[in-house]
Amino acid sequence: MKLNFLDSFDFFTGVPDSLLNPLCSYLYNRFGISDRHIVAANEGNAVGLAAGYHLATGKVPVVYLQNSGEGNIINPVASLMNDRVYGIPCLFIIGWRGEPGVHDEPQHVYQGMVTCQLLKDMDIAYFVVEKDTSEAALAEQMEVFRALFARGKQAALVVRKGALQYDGPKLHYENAFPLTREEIVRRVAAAAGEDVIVSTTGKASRELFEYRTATDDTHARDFLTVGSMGHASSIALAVALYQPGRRVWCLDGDGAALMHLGAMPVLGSRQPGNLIHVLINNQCHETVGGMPTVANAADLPAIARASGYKTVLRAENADELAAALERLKAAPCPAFLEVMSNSGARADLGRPTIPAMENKQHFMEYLQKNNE
Ligand SMILES: Cc1ncc(C[n+]2csc(CCOP(=O)(O)OP(=O)(O)O)c2C)c(N)n1
Repeated sequence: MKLNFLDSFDFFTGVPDSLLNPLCSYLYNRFGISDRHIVAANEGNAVGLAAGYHLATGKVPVVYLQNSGEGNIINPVASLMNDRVYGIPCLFIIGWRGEPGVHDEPQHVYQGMVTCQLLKDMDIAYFVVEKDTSEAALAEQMEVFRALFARGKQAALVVRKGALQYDGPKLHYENAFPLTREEIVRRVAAAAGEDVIVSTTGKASRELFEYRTATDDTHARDFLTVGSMGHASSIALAVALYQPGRRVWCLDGDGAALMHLGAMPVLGSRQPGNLIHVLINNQCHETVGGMPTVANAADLPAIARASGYKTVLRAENADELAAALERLKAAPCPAFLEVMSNSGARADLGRPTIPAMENKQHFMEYLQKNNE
């Protein structure tokens, strides 16, 4: 389905998704990153921006998200946008990962099952878009939606895999940092030795998994946070607090860390003396197509410092990374290391072959065994 029906909307905000890549390219070409297209920290943040846009202009905003982000919109939709509160119209465009009957990764299976039910529960009318949805059918549906918007209601297009089509140039973002994320993951994992690692959502976890396989190592020391984007550092914090005898590393991404940035002062407030938070900053959501984050406009080490981390380091290349990892061996914790990365990734990167449930079991057994 072509995207020209969106030409009449002029404010977009959201968090990218691979199923929405054609939409992301359309937005990047039409607006770049600007006041008319804001890449939000999380989907709830996007709802707030959308509400403000409507208050200021009276017009209907568009919020795009992967269905994983439905949870993040529930509070501001129910308690702000809903027509029993302020009645703020909004068009949601939702990538439907884990649609029943379509094979997908474990983190998407349940979310995929409840995607439409959650919309019903939230009183958001929805229409499922597929590859062969005709322009006429969509136009008719948009008329129905416009009537709902006029009554202060919200509506959603739920987008099936492969349904969107955009013929313009593909979204492309790159930066000039020499290290790839995969190289950083490998070097950090090597430096962590026998310590445990909690890794973030997306390709960083996949690269860590492949590194363990390639080095014939166990996967049991790694907890792969395949879903729940932005929560890896909180998981790592509680593991560190309740496993005080071991060192815990968190491998984070800039998009993920920004998504729930409040986790950093929470972490700092507990002062875990055994936690190292490594943030791989490629300044974009590389895993889902490379839409830039706001990481290039934020001083993440300064945020770490202000959040109470005792050691704060930054590395831009292999030598600086080696020196930082050496320093971290004896540095006071909690420690924070920002490593700048380019936006490259291997085209043939695999996915974890161990089921999520087994990953959890092996990780917990590992923690228990070494406590005895
Ligand atoms: C709540 C939520 N919203 C969106 C997604 C889709 N998603 C998966 S990975 C990812 C990008 C992560 O970006 P970053 O942390 O910077 O890591 P990178 O992919 O650049 O290594 C996104 C947006 C998700 N999994 N969960």
